[in-house]
Amino acid sequence: MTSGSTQEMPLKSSLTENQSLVTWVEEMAELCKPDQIHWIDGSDGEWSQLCNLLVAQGTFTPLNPAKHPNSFLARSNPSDVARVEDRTFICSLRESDAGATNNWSPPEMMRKTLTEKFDGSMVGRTMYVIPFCMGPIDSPLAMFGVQLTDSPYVCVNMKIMCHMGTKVLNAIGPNRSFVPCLHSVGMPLKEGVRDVAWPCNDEKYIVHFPESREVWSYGSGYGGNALLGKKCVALRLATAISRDQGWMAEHMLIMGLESPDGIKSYLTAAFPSQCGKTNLAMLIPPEHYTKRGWKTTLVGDDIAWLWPGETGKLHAINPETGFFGVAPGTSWHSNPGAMEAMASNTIFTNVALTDDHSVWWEGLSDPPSHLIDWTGKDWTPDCGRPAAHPNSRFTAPAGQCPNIDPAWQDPQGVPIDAIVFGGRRPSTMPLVFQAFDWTHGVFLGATQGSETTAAATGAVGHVRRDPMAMLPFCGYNMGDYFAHWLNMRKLIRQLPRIFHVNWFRKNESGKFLWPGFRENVRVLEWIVKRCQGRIAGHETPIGWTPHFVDFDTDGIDGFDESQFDAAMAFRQNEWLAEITSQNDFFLKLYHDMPKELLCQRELLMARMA
Ligand code: OXD
Ligand code: MN
Repeated sequence: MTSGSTQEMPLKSSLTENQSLVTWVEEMAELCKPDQIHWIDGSDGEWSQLCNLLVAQGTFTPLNPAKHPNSFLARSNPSDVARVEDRTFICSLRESDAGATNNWSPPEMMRKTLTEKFDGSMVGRTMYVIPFCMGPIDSPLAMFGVQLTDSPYVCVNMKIMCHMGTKVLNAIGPNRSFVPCLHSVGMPLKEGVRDVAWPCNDEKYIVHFPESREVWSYGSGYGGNALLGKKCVALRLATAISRDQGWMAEHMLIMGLESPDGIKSYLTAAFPSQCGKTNLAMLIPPEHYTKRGWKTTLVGDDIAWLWPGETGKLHAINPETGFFGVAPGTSWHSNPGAMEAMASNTIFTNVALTDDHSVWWEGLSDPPSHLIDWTGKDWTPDCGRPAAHPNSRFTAPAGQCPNIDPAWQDPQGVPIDAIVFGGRRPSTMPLVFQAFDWTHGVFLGATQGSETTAAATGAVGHVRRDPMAMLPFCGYNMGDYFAHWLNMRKLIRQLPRIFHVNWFRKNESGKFLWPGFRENVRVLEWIVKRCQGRIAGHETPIGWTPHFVDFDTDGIDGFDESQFDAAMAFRQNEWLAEITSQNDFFLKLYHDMPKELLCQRELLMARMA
């Protein structure tokens, strides 16, 4: 196989004088035994060459250029469709540093296992060297990495998702350190082995060494398993690094809200999966609301790095430059910003193909009468199978989002006024409430979660706790992570206010109390006004909720004061059940849980008594 590129070269490189980089690439090439090495330059020409190669290999289908210029569809192996949490490891030196919520294996043992796996893993393939940078290259938080991979699919996705190529290699220069990330799909093309459209291996390892700051990923070519800058570096390793350096790496969107008088506020938000995080990040207010002059902007849809900035506030950058968004459910109604962002230069993975070579997924529109589904089979609406995989994705450049914030690549980040937590909660949680202070807010984030089974009346169903939406992404002990959040209070002069939202509360007949989607901007308006001290809140034992007069409901059909009261209600019986339902979570983390959070729980009970 050849990459057809001008950058192929023998194992030695003259592209960089960074001796530790050259030595590492040489050592890894010796281990993985690729046929050749290709140093990625990140140019558009190289992207096209690699896309052509992927088409020739059957991995990519080009889409109709009239509908989706410069865009492709990839279909993965059906066994390689999502992150693999049970195969994800934090190999810290001490087991207690990985904590109760992570898989741990002794680092030396894991290194031995991985060395055996990677030995010869790239035979018959090209090893691509991807210099990458998470965050704007000149940001104080910019983090440099180099990913070695045998997947051209990874290379073209990485070009969308982060700064990469020659400009990053130059910025690394002769001396700068970088995070070494080794990746192989784990299917060497030994004698007699024929390549397939989506090579991967049934055995997968996604391994992080937090002390030596390395990632080794084997066996998967999909998403966060393979685009190592994203979850592996920008979250799992970055959490460990940020704890040591006094900043925060969070699984949060970043967005701006500008009021009619031109005041701009920024907020970050963390939600468990399936709570509409992408829709909120890219929210464009509905027409009837925009008329009043409020505007939204997008800085990031998935990850925020936050540090105490010169303004005294927390400042945030988005370490990524693209979206790796879930396709199903995305439509012109739910998320016009995402639809525009993916109009061109986009890679779709595991969605369905229409007869005119466009893309389709559940929730996009009425189903067409015929499609090729994500497995490559004919599909009709009555066939009983989904056309797109539920975790199918679009990889699109963030800069193509129509409301991208002018400061989204500002190296100094944007100053944050509010942090929002939330979950999918049919009962108990009001549409919005504000924490009394930072410590109470940390408690709200630590106990957030989504209800996974329906509740009996007056009770709380099973809540899957997902603290700060970081359960699969915290690269160290979750109890220490909470302690780090609590400590950050001392470093930030102007603390953001903390809120909890719930778009999913239902009435007794199971109907959602709040229209959600783009109307959620009204909740953001209340949040921003609270941060600016413009309005008072209604004090309840759980925090401050809005007064009806301060909450804009103009133009929402049928949302009157009684509906508002139901959406905002604090109900004592539900909260007693909520506190009981937190028991398992507190028990699991009992030995590591900071005392302040245990105390918050007691204070909550006392306020309710
Ligand atoms: C993602 C995730 O893909 O959080 O962003 O799983
Ligand atoms: Mn995510």
